[in-house]
Amino acid sequence: TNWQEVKTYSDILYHKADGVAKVTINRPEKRNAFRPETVSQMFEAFCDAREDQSIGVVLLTGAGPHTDGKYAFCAGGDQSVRGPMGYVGGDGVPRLNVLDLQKLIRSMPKVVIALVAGYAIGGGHVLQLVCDLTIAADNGIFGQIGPKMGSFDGGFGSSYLARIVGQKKAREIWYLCRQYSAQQALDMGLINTVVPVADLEAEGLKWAGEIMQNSPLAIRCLKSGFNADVDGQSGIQELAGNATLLYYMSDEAKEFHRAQREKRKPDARKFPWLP
Ligand code: 2NE
Repeated sequence: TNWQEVKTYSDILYHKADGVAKVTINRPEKRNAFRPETVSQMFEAFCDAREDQSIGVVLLTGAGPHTDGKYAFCAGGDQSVRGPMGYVGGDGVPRLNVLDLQKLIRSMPKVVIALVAGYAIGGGHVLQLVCDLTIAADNGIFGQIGPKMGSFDGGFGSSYLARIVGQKKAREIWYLCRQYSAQQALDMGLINTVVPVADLEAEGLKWAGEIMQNSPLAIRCLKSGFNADVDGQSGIQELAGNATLLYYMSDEAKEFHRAQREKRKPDARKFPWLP
């Protein structure tokens, strides 16, 4: 793949090729744990991918393996910068800005695919969870850890998890904080497929290529439809925004808009009241 670097960052890598963007968390020495700067750089990259009309799919992954040979997708929030009020960045301000990133991944009208090699733990596990699809390497390890180390994610991290794997399994995952293999994650419906680690990116690109052959508006409406069931009023807002978009594109909306601009009555009788 002819990856082009979009911008150089300290904590992530950001590339694009053939309608696909790739965001790579690049802190392998910390098992790709995120600090506030990591998250704001990811947020910027995802915003860019959202705005870029040529991009239909975003791959989210972690750099690796580390020099010790171990892989990680993301080990969650960087505990070395966690203060009494949140994760503290270079500006000294405590934040939990990964929540904004979770919402962006869920609401952006592009398909986000997590490519998980090695650990997806804690807030890193929640990141793979909120992606539309997850492809795991056979060395993938999935789990929550908060109740063992003084944290939890009662938002998407628990309620959306329960939507995906069911209430009993979600409670097991959080209450016991076990680690699950890629095969176990597949068996519980937490992820979409498992491939050898050497094939992870190629498999992601294959899925992205298939998606890119399909209708952008259909997939946009489907994503907001899937979200609407779970996301309450903000889910309905996304779905309704797409109805407005499609309406703007109709001859009917164009006639009503033109009539207002031309200070005349719209020709309403031209348009059917469909059954
Ligand atoms: C991920 C895991 C299980 C891997 O274990 P192992 O044995 O393969 O690696 P090791 O030796 O623990 O880690 C390697 C280096 O990465 C650092 C470690 O401190 C270590 O550094 P050195 O000692 O070599 O200098 N590292 C790993 N994870 C880190 C982290 N999260 N923050 C800072 N440094 C980290 C094992 O490393 C592990 O259990 N990691 C901790 C996982 C964790 O506690 N994550 C935070 C959960 S809370 C959260 O993410 C969250 C939330 O609950 C709510 C909202 C938002 C976020």
